[in-house]
Amino acid sequence: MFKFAHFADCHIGANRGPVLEKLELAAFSKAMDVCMQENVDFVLIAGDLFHANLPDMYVANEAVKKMKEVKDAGIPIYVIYGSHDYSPNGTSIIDILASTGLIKKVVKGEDVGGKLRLEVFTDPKTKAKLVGISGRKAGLERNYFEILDREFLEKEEGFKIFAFHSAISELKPEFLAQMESIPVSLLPKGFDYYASGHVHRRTESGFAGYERVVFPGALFGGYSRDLEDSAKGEKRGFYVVSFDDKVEEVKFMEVSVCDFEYFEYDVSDKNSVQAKKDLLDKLSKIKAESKIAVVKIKGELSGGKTSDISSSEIRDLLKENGALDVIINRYGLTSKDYASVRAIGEDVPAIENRLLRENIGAVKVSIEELKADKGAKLAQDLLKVLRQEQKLNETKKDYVERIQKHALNTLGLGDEGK
Ligand SMILES: [Mn+2]
Repeated sequence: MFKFAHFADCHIGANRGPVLEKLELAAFSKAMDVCMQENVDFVLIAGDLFHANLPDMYVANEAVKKMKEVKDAGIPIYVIYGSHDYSPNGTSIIDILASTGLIKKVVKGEDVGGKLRLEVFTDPKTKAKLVGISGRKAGLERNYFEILDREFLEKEEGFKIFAFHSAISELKPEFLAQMESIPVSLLPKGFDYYASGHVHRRTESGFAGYERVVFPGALFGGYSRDLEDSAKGEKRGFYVVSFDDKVEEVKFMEVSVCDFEYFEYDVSDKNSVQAKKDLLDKLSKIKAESKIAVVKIKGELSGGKTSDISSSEIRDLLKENGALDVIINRYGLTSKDYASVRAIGEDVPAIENRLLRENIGAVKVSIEELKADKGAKLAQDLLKVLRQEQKLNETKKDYVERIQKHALNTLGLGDEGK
């Protein structure tokens, strides 16, 4: 019987600040220790090993030292890129580590008659066959899935693992409704295990033809929402899969490096002075000692400013009471009195849309196309154009011309359609 470990979304280097940075590394280190104790035959990381393609070098070095221990114990580490550690020109830390032989990328494809043919990598010891598609920014990997030669992979015999870094439409949690995803039907059928990554919440599921689709979730947490989930009880860790010619057991290995305390407070029907007093009073009674405290403040104040509820006061109080660190989520906090612009929303497009809609009334224009929803939509489209970055190998001049042309076309002032 053989065993492999399946990780995803370690996001090393995501957390700033001494406490969380240390915990994030501790989680990785502990998980790697478990792999060695369990004597797994190989480790497979389904993307976002690092939070950035060029992460902080101190943190990267610590993680590399740990991976070296694993490699020296005779356990190979296989990876695919995630959406965070992906680099279009092959200059990610993943490539550097692959060049040293510390890790091995199990993603290789070629164009065969307009289709993407993936190379099947065979682990020398277990003879397990690994195939992968890396994640890319903004769900661009979908293009790869659409041209994937599935039949070629489906015909392959033996114990097969398919690694990828994308959300599956059928499995997407509600809070990720905006996230790009792929329908399960774009995956090749009949693999013994689908080693997934990208969605930071753990799910184990299966479909006809796709028996085991497993997302380990974030190993520690790359975003405050992940830490909020952890504080609400989401377990973090990775999987150890036992197999011979079939999967024998899929076991979740919890990795816990700290305790959390979650506190949610609704300010509705109170003004800012009342809410602040009540909140601080309640927070003084929670047991935050030696824990990461996550405080969520929501609701609409009946009066006063949201800034009256000061994050720094909350942080100071909890730290005085022994909290290791404090994370405050106040996206859902508003006030009846507070008429100035608020940036509320969980992602950039939602915030943009809201800000543009709220403010468009204040702009005096005579042209119908620039008013109300139409105007807000146009402004958002224009922002999208202006946000485009210079392409690799594109000269500055070409870049400027491309953006100008694209922007004018968006405004209906270009050559297009004339
Ligand atoms: Mn991720």
